[in-house]
Amino acid sequence: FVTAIDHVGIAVPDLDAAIEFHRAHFGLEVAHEEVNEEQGVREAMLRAPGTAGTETQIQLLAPLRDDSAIGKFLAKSGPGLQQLAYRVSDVDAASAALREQGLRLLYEAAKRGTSNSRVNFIHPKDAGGVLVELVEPAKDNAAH
Ligand code: CMX
Repeated sequence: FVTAIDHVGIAVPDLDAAIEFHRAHFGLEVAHEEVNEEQGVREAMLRAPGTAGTETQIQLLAPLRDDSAIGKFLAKSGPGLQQLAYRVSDVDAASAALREQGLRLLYEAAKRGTSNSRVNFIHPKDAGGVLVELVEPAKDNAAH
């Protein structure tokens, strides 16, 4: 049911500084920026130039609060890779199938992710130490 690697998420203390780092050293450009209050993040999606619509993105995640998932991650592990996100066509079906296989999903029901996508997460302890996000893109935003 995985249709693509949607993005890889990196926890950063300062979003603007991280965007500038990725622009200056790797030439990545900002495809999208938003604040997600529920997740406690200010975030940016980056892509390589000329890849719009087909690319796997890099998600930079900065905390709005110390007690958010990213705030806690930074306090415990410091800046670095925080999540791997798989694109799926139906997050409810994917979550149900994985639950059936004995994996712990973090949310009972999918929550709102980037660009009005619907998301759920597999607990890192059930996925080889990797926080795996499942992303069902919004219907009007099929590429992401
Ligand atoms: N990757 C790998 N392992 C992780 C992890 C991560 N991102 N976050 C926590 N862990 C590990 C911890 O190191 C800990 O391991 P040990 O027990 O061996 O020390 C274990 O998982 C449990 O961690 P914890 O500190 O008890 O739990 P937290 O309170 O830190 O919560 C988690 C962890 C995954 C439940 C929480 O980060 C969460 O709910 N994440 C989902 C939401 C999220 O990440 N939102 C931000 C992104 C928003 C977006 O993508 O749009």
